[in-house]
Amino acid sequence: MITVVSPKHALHNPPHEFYDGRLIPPYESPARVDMIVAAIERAGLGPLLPPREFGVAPLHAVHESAYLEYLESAYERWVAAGGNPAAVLPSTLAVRWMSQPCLHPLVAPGYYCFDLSAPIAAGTYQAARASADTALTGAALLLEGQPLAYALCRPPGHHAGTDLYGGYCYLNNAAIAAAYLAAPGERVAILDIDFHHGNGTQQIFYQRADVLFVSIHADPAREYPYFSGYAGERGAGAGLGYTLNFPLEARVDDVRYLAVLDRALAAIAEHAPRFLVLSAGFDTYGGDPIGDLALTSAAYPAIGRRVAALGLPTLVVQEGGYAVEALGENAAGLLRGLAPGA
Ligand code: SP5
Ligand code: ZN
Repeated sequence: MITVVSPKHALHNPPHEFYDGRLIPPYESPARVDMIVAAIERAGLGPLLPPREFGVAPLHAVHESAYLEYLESAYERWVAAGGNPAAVLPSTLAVRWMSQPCLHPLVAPGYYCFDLSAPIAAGTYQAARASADTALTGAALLLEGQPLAYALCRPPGHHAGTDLYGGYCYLNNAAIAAAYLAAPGERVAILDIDFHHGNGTQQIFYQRADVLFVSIHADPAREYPYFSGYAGERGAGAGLGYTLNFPLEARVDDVRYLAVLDRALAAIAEHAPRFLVLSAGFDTYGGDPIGDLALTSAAYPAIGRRVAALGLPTLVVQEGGYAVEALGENAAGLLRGLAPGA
């Protein structure tokens, strides 16, 4: 199995996020990647390669041009206009009937983000580009015939939509990779097993029948992102029936989780995709500081084995997981379960 990872992830290191009225240290930290890399090396799971560079074209297949232009210059323009140089974080949000595109440098962040957990610091855009290249390199490896690749992306991506960022996510790595794999006319399935609903990925493919989006996550009635991820969201237009959400109750254990996973996998098998993109978060772990499920570390190899049984070329894209001490073991466990003969 090949792991793709970029040292540029460390360029993204904002000093805070905003939550429940408090500025707190970010849960989403550079140490997360270091822990996973160390565990992959300890477990002898195969080579680690840097990403290739794909340029902006594959980003435009998923994100709006004005949004990409905003992300590229947001930090410099914010600082030049007198914003806090620590990081971009808006004061006023465009919501419902107040959503005219006012793009003043201190105001545009409130037009393009949907929460206050995704500050843009000096190196955020560069890191986000490297993260997208990491996912694209993994996709290219599948196109070249590799059965399994792990894109160790950071920052994560699944909360980022066509023209919105939030939830620690700026560019939707999994969606960019899935669109790249689907471009030649192939059917693709995305299975999102992060604790949080992949609202951005869902929005990007909501009207498409070629990319099936299946997500297993905490019920949004009680957990972030709250406003998306209900079972009734099933796609629209040509995409009706190609979005499938499995909201979970609190404290779900390994046995219950694997039973739900089997239903999700049956739906994917029915779609008969050429490729699978697995948006993998480990915030489903019982010890996670922001999750409320109860999976043990033993769940992840079991999940990997079940996903591998689909027999599909699989790109694993790293999303969340904030129990930093257990993150390496949990990620390596999933990969061990996925890797044939490992
Ligand atoms: C990629 C990803 O996993 N993004 C998640 C973003 C979650 N942002 C909301 C954080 C909620 C923190 N709740 C703290 C509760 C402590 N008990
Ligand atoms: Zn998450």
